[in-house]
Amino acid sequence: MISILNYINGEFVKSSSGKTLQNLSPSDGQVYSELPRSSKADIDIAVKTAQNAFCSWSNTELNERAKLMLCIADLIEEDLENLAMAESIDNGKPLGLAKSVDIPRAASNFRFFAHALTQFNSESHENQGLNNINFTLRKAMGVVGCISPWNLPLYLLTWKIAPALAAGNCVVAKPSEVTPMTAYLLCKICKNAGLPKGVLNIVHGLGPEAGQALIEHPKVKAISFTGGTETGKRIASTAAPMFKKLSLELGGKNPNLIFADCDYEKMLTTTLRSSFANQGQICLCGSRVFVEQSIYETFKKDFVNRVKALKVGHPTKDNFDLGAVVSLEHLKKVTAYIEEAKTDKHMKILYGGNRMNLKKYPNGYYLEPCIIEVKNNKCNLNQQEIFGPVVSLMPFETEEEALGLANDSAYGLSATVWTQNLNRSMRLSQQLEAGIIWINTWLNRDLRTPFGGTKQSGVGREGGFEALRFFTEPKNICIDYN
Ligand code: TXE
Repeated sequence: MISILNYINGEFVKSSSGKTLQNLSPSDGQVYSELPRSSKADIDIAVKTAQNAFCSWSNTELNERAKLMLCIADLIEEDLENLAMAESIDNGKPLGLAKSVDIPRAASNFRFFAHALTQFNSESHENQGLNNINFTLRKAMGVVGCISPWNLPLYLLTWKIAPALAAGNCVVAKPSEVTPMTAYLLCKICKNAGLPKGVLNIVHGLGPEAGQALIEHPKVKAISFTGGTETGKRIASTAAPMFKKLSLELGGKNPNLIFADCDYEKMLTTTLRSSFANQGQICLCGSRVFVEQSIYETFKKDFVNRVKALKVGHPTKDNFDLGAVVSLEHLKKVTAYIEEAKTDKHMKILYGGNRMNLKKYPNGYYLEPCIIEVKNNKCNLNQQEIFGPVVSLMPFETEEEALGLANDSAYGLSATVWTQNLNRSMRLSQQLEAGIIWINTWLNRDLRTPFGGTKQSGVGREGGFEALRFFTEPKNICIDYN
């Protein structure tokens, strides 16, 4: 049994109460590690530690800060095999995906913000004739809180802590209790890289306990959160009256609009990925697939055949396309939507949706990828975030109808459009209600670009200088030199 520990003030420690939680591997449903069940007391110690480290860290010369972050990036890359295996066991994602996406991206997050911090600048405004000048400092805020989810554990944790540290803040982070392993391994890397004590603290535990204590702590100046929309609401209701800066990256119900004039083969291959990558557990997955009527039947047949050929299996073995979904609780949530579709005469399951009992791993959380044809965009299946290997299919006649269907959602994270018509792609890009639009591509990420959603998909943007602006406080200074 592996014992995961908190990382506070550069030391690995148990929770102050000694309480623990069990950590299961979705691949076989077995407990394989335990983690601290931390409480307010642990958060208090971590915040105090971070406060103590702040003065020195925020005054560390930029190049020195960047050097340390580049060293962390290098060490993540050196440890790629080990980290990828840990992520795959902990989360259920195929090992190949962890090796090619999750872990390299965690290294890129540190490397990107190591470079970005040396390029970040602020404005000055000179009033010629009046002889005064304004210039704006961007000051590190102090102690900031980062709360991350289970779907891309190390990828999303580092996407938050790298810019927070780059901007000169000290961090208290609470990773998801469902996937704590790589956060623990990252602490070892940070220690080996020589990151000063107290600059990064990772406290494990439950959301309503350790997470809530972090949100409520009066000395925590900003909260960066990625997770479910309901949790986001709760966090906002606590943090807003305390006037904390908030970045909320929440759920999505992203439309994938497919027009008859698209590059069909490229669209089909990418739609397979945008539907089922990471078992559909990516907030950017295109879970509502809308197809122009004239190619609807062809697409339906081809898509079903391609999905049938996907292989589901133990995430660390062979090269499976899908692994296990993250937890039994989540499996139940996802299958409840599939059950609903079975009894609704307006929906038809075209393929999949059955729980799979793999011979050697009967207790693993394996689910066939599922395609459901729907007649109406108003159904739960099309309005609620399922966050699993389930997509819906629906035809449309006109561009106007497609746009209406796409925007008929409480969410507004991303949208994908497949068309060769430049004018149409521009028209739709302007009108789709989403923070991220992909034309003829999906999950094409440039870390300099603003990342985030509108409507119930959140507030604020991560990425590039947006993240460095979020993690700093502007202070304007006006000098009169008359
Ligand atoms: O996420 P939670 P859950 C969606 C997806 C999923 C649903 C619920 O639809 O089915 O959310 O997933 C911490 N104060 N997404 O329940 O609870 C928690 O410990 C402070 C979308 O796993 O939002 C974890 O670290 N923190 C998504 C983090 O919040 C709290 C990714 C996320 O957990 C807290 C994951 C509280 N009161 C789920 N309660 C995406 N957008 O990528 C929980 N947490």
